[in-house]
Amino acid sequence: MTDLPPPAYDESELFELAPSAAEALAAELPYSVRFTLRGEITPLQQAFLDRTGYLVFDRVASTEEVDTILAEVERVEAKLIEEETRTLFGVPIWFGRNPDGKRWLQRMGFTSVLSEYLSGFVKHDRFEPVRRLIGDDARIGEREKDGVVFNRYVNAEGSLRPNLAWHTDALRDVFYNRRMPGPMLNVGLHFDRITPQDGCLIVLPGMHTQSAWSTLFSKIHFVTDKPDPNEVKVETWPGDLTVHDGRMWHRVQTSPHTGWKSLRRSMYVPYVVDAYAPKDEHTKTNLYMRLFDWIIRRKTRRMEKWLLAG
Ligand SMILES: O=C(O)CCC(=O)C(=O)O
Ligand SMILES: [Fe+2]
Repeated sequence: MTDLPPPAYDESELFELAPSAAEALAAELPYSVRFTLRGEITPLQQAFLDRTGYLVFDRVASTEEVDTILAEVERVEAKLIEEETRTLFGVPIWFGRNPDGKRWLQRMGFTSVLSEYLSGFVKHDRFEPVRRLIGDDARIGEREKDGVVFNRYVNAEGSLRPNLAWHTDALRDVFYNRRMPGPMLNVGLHFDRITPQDGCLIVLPGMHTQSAWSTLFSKIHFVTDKPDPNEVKVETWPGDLTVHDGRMWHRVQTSPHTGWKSLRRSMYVPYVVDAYAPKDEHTKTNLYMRLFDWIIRRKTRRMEKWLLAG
């Protein structure tokens, strides 16, 4: 049984708020505020996003949708294992071991290309205001960048990914586009009940407007893992949707639990405004991905050795 979240912030009287009033109110809201996704992004939601660099929307996917997506990912995982697929459209697929010692998908790109259900889900009308938030001409890049990315984290012996150290998502775009990105929003769906004490998503509010230098160098991407005095832990319930500015530093902390109790799953949907650049089975793995794939695989080999010895 998952507990229920506190009610989302009541905006029923606030839809016509002037930007200055919205800005003032956003400054008073707690970082833990949860919003309702409606047909339009409200002035208060826009002001909170502008101020902090992120938004949490209360359970945008139903329990049934959450369960169906998770089952689809298991189906895709079984197919990838059976066919020994190691990359999809040039993006490496990372497998570790689950707490039962079985080969287990930990990160894959282009998930929706292998699932008709998922492909339909990410294009559902309810996400239209999120798309417009990114840009009137934004599109869902199911075959661009890394496509729809599915992540699984677990704190267990064979896990490749109990956590994800501090990073900005801007770095990847620097590699992809060879320039600093402008405002970039990452849209994530969350599948587990994660309290601030668990292995949750952690952000540095307000850091989306930092200088390019600070974006790239104020911490070491994917290495620095120390808590930051200004960090905010994002609490989620299954079906929650988060939007975060990819220029902001963020991380996923290791769960204090081990085994299945430490499980966390997230899915990121790419909204793209750049020139259309689809990938396919002929796309080569780029330098950024080769580097991280190398690090991850080195970790895997060590793990496999350790498991064989143990
Ligand atoms: O799992 C998450 O919520 C965050 C993932 C993330 O930041 C990333 O893949 O860049
Ligand atoms: Fe990220």
